[in-house]
Amino acid sequence: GDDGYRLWLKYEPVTIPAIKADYLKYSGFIGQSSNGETIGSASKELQRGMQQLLGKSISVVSSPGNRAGGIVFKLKSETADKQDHEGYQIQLSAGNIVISSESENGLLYGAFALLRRLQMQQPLKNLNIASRPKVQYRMLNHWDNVDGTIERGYAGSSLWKWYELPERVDPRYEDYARANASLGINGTVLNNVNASARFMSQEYIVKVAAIANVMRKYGIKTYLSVYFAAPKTLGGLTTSDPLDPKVRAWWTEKVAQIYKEIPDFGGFLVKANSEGEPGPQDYGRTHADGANMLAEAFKPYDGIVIWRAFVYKADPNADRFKAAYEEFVPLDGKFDPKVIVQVKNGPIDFQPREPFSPLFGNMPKTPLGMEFQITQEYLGFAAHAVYEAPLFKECLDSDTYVNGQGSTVAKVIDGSLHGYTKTLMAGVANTGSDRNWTGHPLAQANWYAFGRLSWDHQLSAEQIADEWTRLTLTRDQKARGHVVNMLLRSREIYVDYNTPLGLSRPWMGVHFAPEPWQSRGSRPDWTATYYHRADSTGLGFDRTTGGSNALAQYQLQVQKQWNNPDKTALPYLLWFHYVGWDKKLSTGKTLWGELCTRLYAGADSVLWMQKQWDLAKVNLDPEVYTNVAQRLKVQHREALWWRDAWVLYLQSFARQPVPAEFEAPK
Ligand code: GCW
Repeated sequence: GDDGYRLWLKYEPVTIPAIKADYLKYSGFIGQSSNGETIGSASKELQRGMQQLLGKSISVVSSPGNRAGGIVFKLKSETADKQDHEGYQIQLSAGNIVISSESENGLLYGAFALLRRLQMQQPLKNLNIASRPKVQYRMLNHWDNVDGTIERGYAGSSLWKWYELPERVDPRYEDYARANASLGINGTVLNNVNASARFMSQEYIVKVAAIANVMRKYGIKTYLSVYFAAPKTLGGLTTSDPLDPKVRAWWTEKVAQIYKEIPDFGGFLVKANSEGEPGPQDYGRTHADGANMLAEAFKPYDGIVIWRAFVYKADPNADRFKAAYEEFVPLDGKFDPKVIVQVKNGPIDFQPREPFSPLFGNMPKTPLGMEFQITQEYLGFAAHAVYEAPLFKECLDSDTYVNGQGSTVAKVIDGSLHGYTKTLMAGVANTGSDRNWTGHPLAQANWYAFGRLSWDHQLSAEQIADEWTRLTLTRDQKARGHVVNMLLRSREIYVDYNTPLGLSRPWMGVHFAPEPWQSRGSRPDWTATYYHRADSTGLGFDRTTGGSNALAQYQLQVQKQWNNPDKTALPYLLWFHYVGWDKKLSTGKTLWGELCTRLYAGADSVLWMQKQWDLAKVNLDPEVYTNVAQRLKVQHREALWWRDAWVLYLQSFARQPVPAEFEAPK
């Protein structure tokens, strides 16, 4: 095997003779009548794909004329509808497969869509596909540092080899770009939001430019995270106050310097006044003041400013859940049109299950982008198999009720609810230098799912899982069924043994081990009980009017859904309610009994996952089979560890025995 290097772009030979014969009818030539870099990549990808799928090399012709029997690219003239711009159509016409679009990016996406179809050995009869992205900025965020480490990265070190750049350009950058383009991803932020000012130096700008030259060929714009205090630390100014003219001039020059090297530079991503990072509030200014200053520097260019809303105070009496809303909602309408505010899913921090952020729906005048975390910071690193599409979908499909029923989070971020002129979905990347890119082979599915959903949030988690499994693991229908089944249930299983019933956990150090009893101590809100509020009578965070009243940040209909502990759906129960240990839940069990049931069932279900994987074994690449089978063993060991840690720890508050049907931890 290739150890997973080729991801979902394996292009394994077509095995069904009738299908192969059908495909061969269109293998005469590739018609590429215009000459851009990106359309060139599209042709190259088709050549590569057809060569591997059909064993036939195909030449690219610049003037196909009336020839039939090939694949023809057709660049159409632009219409006013911006959303059409990157869309594509694929049709059979005059004996050719015609891929048409208003842009080169669209042609590239069309080529990948066609190849996806061919890889899945689907018939070409009545081929007629039209697709366009629902979101305009579809991006990966890398939390990669200058020294090659990755914050919350579990697949080796950074892909970006800063010490070799700009002279040496690792060929892997191109494979990275191909993989992203195949999903429709059109932007990448290369460095960590906990940003080093070094990226603003000329030395690094030219390194970044060398990567941007590769990305450009695949329709991907390159962005950088910025350190807000760079005017001081790098520029030698006495302040980084966003209203100071010298500071503004510094950023304007800096942005101009970047565009000299990278003419299609994408823009900046900013984490400010968050977890100790500097920001405009250091000077008594607002997030809007900071963002607008940067936006001004981008005025002459296409670039944008993406400002993160991940903020919370070190206050033991505050509810971190409410912080982003409190700081950002009053600023609605105050941001420059070049700014997008990027909101994390969810209100606390990428937990295995959180309610949607109450910012969605409450900033109608400010484009809000979605920030998902693909890398498995809280989902078992590279040891646990957790397919994330159900998690992403759960958030996107949540109803904010802001303009009545059906006002989903998806409609906020695709712009349709408030008429946003800019729309964005970002995913914190799970890629690294590991041969298979993501460490856990099944984590590739999360990169894939994020990309597909950033293009079309209406795709279902199941459809994406099936597609990915076909392209990556096996074409066999039965084996696929087992794998897809396992993927689809994996997130719920993880939640069950990790944070059942809306339980929130504190996180120490590397955010991995189950240490609910530990406190980090460096901040008053980073303590053991701050998040889950366990004591001798009960467990859970009261966010109703009797408690922090975070629920008031949502629409009435949402409040109704969650403000009564008897009616709150169990997965969200402890997010909103402090519940007595002996309280009877809708399942007929007490809180304590139900917690035990979920923790035990969750851990046991990892054995079920192992079984599903084994049932697919004969149809899997032996290396990939073994890799995953071994990781599933680790996962089971650690699931037991989570289960036992929670049971023993919570038992010290609940003072009840483990129900007889379960074996008590030793
Ligand atoms: O949850 C925290 C992570 C940090 C991360 C931060 C953020 C990049 O543990 O590693 O910093 O979120 O999103 O800014």
